[in-house]
Amino acid sequence: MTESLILRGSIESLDMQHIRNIAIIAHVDHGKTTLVDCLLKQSGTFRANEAKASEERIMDSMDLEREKGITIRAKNAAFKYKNYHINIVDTPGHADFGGEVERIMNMIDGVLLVVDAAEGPQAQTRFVLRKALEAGAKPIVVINKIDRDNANPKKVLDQVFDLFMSLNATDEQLDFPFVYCSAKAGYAKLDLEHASGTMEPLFDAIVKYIPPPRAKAGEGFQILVANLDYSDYLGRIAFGKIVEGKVKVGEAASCLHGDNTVTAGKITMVYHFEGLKRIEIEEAHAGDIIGITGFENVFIGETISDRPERGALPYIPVDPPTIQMEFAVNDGPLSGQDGKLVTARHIWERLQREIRTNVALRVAPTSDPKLFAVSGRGEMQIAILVEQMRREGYEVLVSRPEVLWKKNDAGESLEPIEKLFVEIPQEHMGPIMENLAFRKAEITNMNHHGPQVTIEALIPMRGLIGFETDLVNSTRGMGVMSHLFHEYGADRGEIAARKNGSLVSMEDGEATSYALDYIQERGRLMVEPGEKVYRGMIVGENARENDIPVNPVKEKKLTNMRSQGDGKGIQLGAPLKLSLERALEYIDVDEYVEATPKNLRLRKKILDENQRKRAEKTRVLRFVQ
Ligand SMILES: Nc1nc2c(ncn2[C@@H]2O[C@H](COP(=O)(O)OP(=O)(O)OP(=O)(O)O)[C@@H](O)[C@H]2O)c(=O)[nH]1
Ligand SMILES: [Mg+2]
Repeated sequence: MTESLILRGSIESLDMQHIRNIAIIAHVDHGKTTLVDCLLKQSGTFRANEAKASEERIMDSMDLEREKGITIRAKNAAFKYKNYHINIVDTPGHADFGGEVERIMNMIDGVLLVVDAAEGPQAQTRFVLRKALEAGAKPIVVINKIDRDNANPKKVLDQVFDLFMSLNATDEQLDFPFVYCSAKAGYAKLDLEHASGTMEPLFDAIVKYIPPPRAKAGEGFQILVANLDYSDYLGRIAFGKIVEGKVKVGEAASCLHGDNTVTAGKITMVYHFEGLKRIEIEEAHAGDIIGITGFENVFIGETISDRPERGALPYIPVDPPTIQMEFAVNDGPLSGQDGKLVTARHIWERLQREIRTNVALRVAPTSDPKLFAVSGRGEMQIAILVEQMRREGYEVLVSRPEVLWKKNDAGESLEPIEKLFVEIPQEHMGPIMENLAFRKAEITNMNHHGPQVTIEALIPMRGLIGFETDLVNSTRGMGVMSHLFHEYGADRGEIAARKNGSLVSMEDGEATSYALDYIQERGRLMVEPGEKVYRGMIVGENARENDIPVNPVKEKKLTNMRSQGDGKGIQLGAPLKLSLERALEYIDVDEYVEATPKNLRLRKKILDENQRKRAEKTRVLRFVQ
């Protein structure tokens, strides 16, 4: 985090009745970040803080968030409305980052549940609403994107009501306030027939319906740490709500750790949020969300207070990971050519740093010192970490995601089963149903509406890996899906990982067009002429099921004049270049993705062909720790 974001300010003491702490939650792309932007802009926060009011999705400040157009980490901001100080947390909507939503439930008292007026509630709408209701947060339903042509806000409101019902909401929760809005156009209204040019109705709803913080004024203090940040300049900053009392800079304090040990220390700085900025303040009061420094070894979920006798505050734990991947040291012949950080120690330290703030991720050493187990909620979550590491100069080998199994009391192995929702144009139904059957999905519901069909299925998480690629390909991008953890269920049996084997290089060198021309008769190429290849690297996809060794570096013998100028007259198909995420789902259990700052290569785990033949492909189950 940049130091420039921290300003010095003098804040008039905030009384709790004038604080509101809310989170924006929704399914992916329903407009959370756009809404937070709009609220910050219309509250005048940007003018005050001289930020760029013209920019879009300002809260998505990480490079990868901007590039992918999605939110990855939950982020705090705050704005003033009338004489209220409103702390607002933007959250990610993608299921893989659900841990971010869970952890911030510890600092808020209300949520804006955003639902797309055309799409209606989706899988992650259900997940985030359940988390909010469990945390006792007061919801305001925001039906967003009412400007869309195919918007049907009334129908969507009914669907949201049904969703509350199915989550066993209390009568009080069922009586939720709702607001229609267009975050993009910048207006909100309580009644669709009304004209409105501003967000005023939503601002009013927030101060009217969201209760003041669940916190207690008094002497001393207690803070529940819900987020961490690190600055080279300030050290570790812990963020959370002051659950009781008031905090002053310079005060003695202690941190009660998860293992019940206590670190004594001192509060060295206190910040609170104004707009996107962190303002340094001298004193903060019960109910506010603040950042404090002074404790280098504090973790998310721990309590900082004036004295340890106050005990630990209850912390809502995050759901455990469901998938695992191996991270290994790049031991291939091209290792270290574009990355600077390649050793086991580099990788281990980077992973340790990651889990300090990424609460839904777990890392563990294995019996092999060059291999680490990284577990998370989905392949995208782990792919984002690999992508960040590449940009920081790391090289790493990453395996295919494997799901984490559990044993029941009877000792039987159970696997994670997901509830899958698919919506496709009817003409694509045949191939999709076939694909789902292949992945051991059990169809639980199907609905035809006009030219569209929605399919609900229970599918083993194992079977879901790679399904999105197939869905996009076979519906030419018209299919959408979402999924949600359902239960640990009985073993659904063998699922073939991939229908095609690999074309594996048997030589080191540079690929030639002459050699690739022969190889492409066997399947689909993944490399271009001139690309560096090595023994054991995957240079193409076999049209058949088995792996076959090929020689991509062979040169044509210069037997006659016509052969000079290698490549003339050869027509090579465009190579299949997979994104990191697609590559991770694509590879088989005995293969790795080699991720370096400049290259993504696919390879066999065991590079030597003879050794590889000896090591048999076997199905090994991994279990939740
Ligand atoms: N038409 C219309 N489009 C909107 C509206 N609000 C957001 N969008 C668009 O919807 C897309 C997704 O918006 P985001 O704000 O990034 O959605 P999000 O919920 O933050 O997405 P994640 O953080 O990835 O879950 C963007 O292209 C927005 O411009 C709206 O009110 N009307
Ligand atoms: Mg977002």
